[in-house]
Amino acid sequence: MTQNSTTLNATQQDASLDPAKLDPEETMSRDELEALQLSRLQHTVAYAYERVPLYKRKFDDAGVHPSDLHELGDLGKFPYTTKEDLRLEYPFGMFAVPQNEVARVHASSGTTGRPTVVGYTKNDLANWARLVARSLRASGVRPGMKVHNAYGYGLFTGGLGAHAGAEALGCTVIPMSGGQTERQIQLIQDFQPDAILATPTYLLTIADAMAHMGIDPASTSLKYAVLGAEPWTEEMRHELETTMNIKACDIYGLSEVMGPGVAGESVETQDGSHIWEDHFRPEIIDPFDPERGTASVLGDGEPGELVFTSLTKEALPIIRYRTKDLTRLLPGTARPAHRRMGRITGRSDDMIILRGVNLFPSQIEEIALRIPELSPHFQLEITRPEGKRMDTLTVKIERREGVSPEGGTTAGHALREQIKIHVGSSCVIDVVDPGSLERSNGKLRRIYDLRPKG
Ligand code: DLL
Repeated sequence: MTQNSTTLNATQQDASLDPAKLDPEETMSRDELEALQLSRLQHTVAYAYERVPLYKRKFDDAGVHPSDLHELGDLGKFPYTTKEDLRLEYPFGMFAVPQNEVARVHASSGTTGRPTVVGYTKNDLANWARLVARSLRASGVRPGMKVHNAYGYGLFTGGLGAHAGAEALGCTVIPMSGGQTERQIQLIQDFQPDAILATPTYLLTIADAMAHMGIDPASTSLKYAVLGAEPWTEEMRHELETTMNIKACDIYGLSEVMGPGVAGESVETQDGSHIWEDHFRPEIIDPFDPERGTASVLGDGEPGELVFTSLTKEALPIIRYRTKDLTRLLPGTARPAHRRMGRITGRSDDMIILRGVNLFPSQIEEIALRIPELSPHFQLEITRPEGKRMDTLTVKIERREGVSPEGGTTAGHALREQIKIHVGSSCVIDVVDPGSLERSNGKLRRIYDLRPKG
């Protein structure tokens, strides 16, 4: 008979807190880390310039040369890379190695036009797995645990990226992928996993479906969840942790920079994801005035757009990639040398501008979840009523199970009021029946822009 999982976890939890068990880069001093960053950055910038025509062209146009990079701050002199660059070079124009050295490609579906394609050498895949393993371990997952992976497998980096990381950590991986929620629940019941990897809204779908099947979501074997791929709030963390009796941590990443595991959160502190700065150099820039060279780079703590430069990637080195994710850099805590990122408030392209006021879906999530009668299931519709010049925002939100329609209406008034106070916008609230809005299967679409095009 093998040890039961509870005994195993307790022993391994202690072992894993031992700094000797962490990657040496996790426990470096900030000075050591910055020295490593500088040498890797100098290498990457020269490597990209020599091997990728787009970088040579862009650097030449901007009048900068890799030899101009003497200190980390010099990075601000180099031009940005955008999703548009990747699209124009579709499919493989930004690869820095010959095709026979590319071990795998992934692609993002892309809501408009061509997808963006990314590639990995064998070394890139090994580094990626190591960083996902590092992130999972920070979030409480331990070697020997059973891990249910509900990120979608395929071209999306979530499924295979999380899979390889969990394997590298020494876990037993259950490669479930997204969807087929009842089957997921069946396997959670039968296989008794310790941890689940999913988007926060998909975990919510699972919890909801469990309740409908008469299973108490707090009664499963799950103890840890590592959630990412979409913005989520502290209120959502609380919701998931209490309904499922788990510890939920954040994992961040994007395909252009690597995939999941660019940053990961520590279960001991639960205070935002640590960016793994031995592999990525982050900057925060002013998204509204990005072209002022080093002057548009903002200081730690200031909110702006997150920009990444890869430090070790071979197949697709990426220089100053504009993520469109809005957040800020915070000092390291559980891994002192690695700065944390604040929660992503939203993507600059998901920002709703309503009569001059900027609004993100995460703000609605935060406010709605503080009203006990309202559920986390909501969507936002933007319309322009005929003959009007002003847009209308309608928040469709489900009342919780057991709340009467009248109770829902009262809660809807409270939501309207709170949005007005905290965001400064007037909107229409439509409180709908439990179970009537579409459920997430992965990344949930929150915004429906129903305004006439053109
Ligand atoms: O979503 C990679 C990933 C997979 C991360 C699984 C975490 C877990 P993309 O499909 O390229 O890659 O989408 C990247 O998703 O720019 C953010 O806008 C958003 N995003 C990813 N993680 C988080 C997070 C994957 N933890 C885009 N919080 C990013 C908020 C996130 N937003």
